[in-house]
Amino acid sequence: MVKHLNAIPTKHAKLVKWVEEWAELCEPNGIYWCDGTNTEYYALCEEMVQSGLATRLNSKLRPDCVLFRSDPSDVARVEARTYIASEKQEDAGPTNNWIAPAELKATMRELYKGCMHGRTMYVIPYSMGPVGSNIAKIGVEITDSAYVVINMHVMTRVGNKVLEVLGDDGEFVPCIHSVGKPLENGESDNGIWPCAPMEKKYIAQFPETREIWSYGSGYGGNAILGKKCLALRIATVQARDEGWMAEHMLILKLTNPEGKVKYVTGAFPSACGKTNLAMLIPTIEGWKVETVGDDIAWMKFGKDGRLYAINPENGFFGVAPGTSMQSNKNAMLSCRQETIFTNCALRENGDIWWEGIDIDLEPGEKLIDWKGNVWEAGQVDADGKPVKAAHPNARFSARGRNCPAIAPNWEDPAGVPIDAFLFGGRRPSTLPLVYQSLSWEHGVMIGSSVGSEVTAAALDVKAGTVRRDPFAMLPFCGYHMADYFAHWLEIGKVAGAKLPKIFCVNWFRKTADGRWLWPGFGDNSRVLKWIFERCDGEGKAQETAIGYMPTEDAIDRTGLDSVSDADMKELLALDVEGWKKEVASIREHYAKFGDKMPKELLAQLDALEARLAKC
Ligand code: SAT
Ligand code: MN
Repeated sequence: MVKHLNAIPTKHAKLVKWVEEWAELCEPNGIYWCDGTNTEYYALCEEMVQSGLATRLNSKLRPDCVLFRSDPSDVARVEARTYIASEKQEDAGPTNNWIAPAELKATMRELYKGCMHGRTMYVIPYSMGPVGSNIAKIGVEITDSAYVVINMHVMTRVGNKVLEVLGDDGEFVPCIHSVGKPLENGESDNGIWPCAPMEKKYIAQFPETREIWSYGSGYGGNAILGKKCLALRIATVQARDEGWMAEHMLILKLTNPEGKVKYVTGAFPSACGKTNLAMLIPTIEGWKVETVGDDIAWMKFGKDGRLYAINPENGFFGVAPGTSMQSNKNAMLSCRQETIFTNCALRENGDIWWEGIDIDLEPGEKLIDWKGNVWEAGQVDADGKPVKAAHPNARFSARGRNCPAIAPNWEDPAGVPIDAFLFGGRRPSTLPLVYQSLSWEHGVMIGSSVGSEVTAAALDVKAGTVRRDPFAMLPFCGYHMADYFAHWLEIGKVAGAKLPKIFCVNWFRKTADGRWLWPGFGDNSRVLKWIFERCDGEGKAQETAIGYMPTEDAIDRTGLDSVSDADMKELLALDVEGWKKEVASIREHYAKFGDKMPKELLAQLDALEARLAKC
């Protein structure tokens, strides 16, 4: 029997048995039950600082902040090693990796055998969503990484309050995590956490039994299992079965100068400024944006037929590079204190630094880069390529409560009633700045065909190709994507539903010679204003083949000199030829889902094509 290092804080027999069985397999030194207190958080930070795994930052410049560096191979989610292990492959669908659950469990059990030698096994009871909210769900993560424990403290709600809600026999999602077997020569002594080689990493979701097994990575969504694994992959399956929605969406609160409030959620593929939009500072007089969440929304119908959303998370796991006081002041202030930094660079003064932080270094200043090497501005590698001080996917894990823009009611267990859904991607051409769907079904078609244009440099594809990322859920849907489309259509048929209006936005339009047509950032509030008005049945619009578009004078440009009348015309023009190509491209995208593709969406696409033919 593996010993418990502290008192077992629960009488939940099934939970205790499950923990002890995994301890038998993983063979840690002992089992420690996390209580979620600050004392625990800081003790673990201190332990990791002492062992050399973490660096404490300057307590004046970054109070209560620590910096971690990962193995250079363990820097992001690993989609190629992520599995939806449903009983039938068909249920995982064409967009997910699949291995039969029995086979995958046998493989992984071998890996877990003795994998925690010399380590503590932490048990983390956590709630996704305000503790006790009827929209929230409970998970319990077992991990051998103290870095994961402190990240779970920031990103979820951890501890005894959760066990109280769970009671003696409540339902929880069991989540197993290990960074992988210790190396032959013992634990890492070079200040990075251990991990397994790529071919031994597995991020596995078992949708039927609602389990998560993760092995071999200590990074982000691979290891902080409440986030993408539970709150999206497992939750999408629960939501389908229980009639609610688990979405990869930000949630923002929009208040007009008269004090009237609307709540908006939005799904965007990565690198489209989702966190920036969630924390936007409006450039129009009297308008206010407050943050409810920046990544995930869980929504259930209220008695009034409206969809109420909670943010299942407790913090922000934000991409650091590119974040500055200029691009996202609220994010910068959120990570001023009590923040965990990963793979950022370290300054001589004990502060962090990254590309695009907009803070000048001292002349000749030497940093420690994310690999632990000395770094200087202008440094190039053997091939003459610039060396980055921070990894491009370097992160800050910041507490929601430290965000100056956090909405006072962001933790309301009842959630907030949603007025509008936004979908968007990076589309330099064709898609206008904003348009509104003609109906729910038409809006579902828009969501199902979300995409971003990729550059030839980024991926092994032709420049100008659109990478489709339906509902920004491609790596996060726990079942067949076409069945998920069908679930969206089902939501539209719920009796008495008062559904949000659906909009498509595109901040990324360029002219033919490559100039940005729209300034983005705070000026996106101008588009939010039109959306707000449309939700009230106001806002000037015209019905076009693709949906309701703002008239050329409908978007408030007060004080915005950089967008001329001609630019506005271009931003809101209907590019019929471009749209005909778009229809063909969506048709190809839909073909990948075969027979499961809902007929209603194909009919929506046909109808769009027919409308365009008449233009
Ligand atoms: O690593 S996470 O999955 O948490 C963040 C992301 O890649 O979107
Ligand atoms: Mn995300």
